[in-house]
Amino acid sequence: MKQGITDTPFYFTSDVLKGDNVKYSERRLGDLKSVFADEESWEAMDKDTLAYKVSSLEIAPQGTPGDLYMGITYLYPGKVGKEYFMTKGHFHHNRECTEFYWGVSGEGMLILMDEDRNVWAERMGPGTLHYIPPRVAHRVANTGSEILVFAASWPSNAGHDYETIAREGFAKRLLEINGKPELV
Ligand code: M6P
Ligand code: ZN
Repeated sequence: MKQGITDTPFYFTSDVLKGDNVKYSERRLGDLKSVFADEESWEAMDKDTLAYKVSSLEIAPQGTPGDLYMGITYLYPGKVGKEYFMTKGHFHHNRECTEFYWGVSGEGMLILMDEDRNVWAERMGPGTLHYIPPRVAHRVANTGSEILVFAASWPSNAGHDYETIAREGFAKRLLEINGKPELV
């Protein structure tokens, strides 16, 4: 049982999440097969290239209703062909579960898609806050030349449904066209 005054057990400074049981994971280009449209360009790239890393604080076991998780993602700048480096993207297994993303540093775009496959995007940057509604898939692209850092908080019973995206993809892609990001 907790009593008295203690130091905070967790630190979430501008861009670091650390503390006991903070999980770390990373995705390299090799883990992102079939994610990018231009498979030929992907084939030609070094599969060891780090695309993004995630630190997350997941206190309750996955699936626990009512608890919250927190994470921070570091997404490197780069492109596969004309397509910006991006996260895999997912729906929540539990489609009713929502999420907050917020921009910490760098420049990017949150790409959202509802179940009718309508796609839209929100610019991300330092201090931007994004509410991801129920039944909306989400992925982030780094459109800048610096690392993009964004944080997230989501329910512990959300779960990641990557399969639907692997099978059907997003209906639009964020490509660099004439030096600018466009949803195509
Ligand atoms: C955010 C959260 C995490 C997610 C991560 C990377 O930190 O939404 O749940 O895992 O981004 O995104 P993805 O799982 O789509 O690769
Ligand atoms: Zn999510």
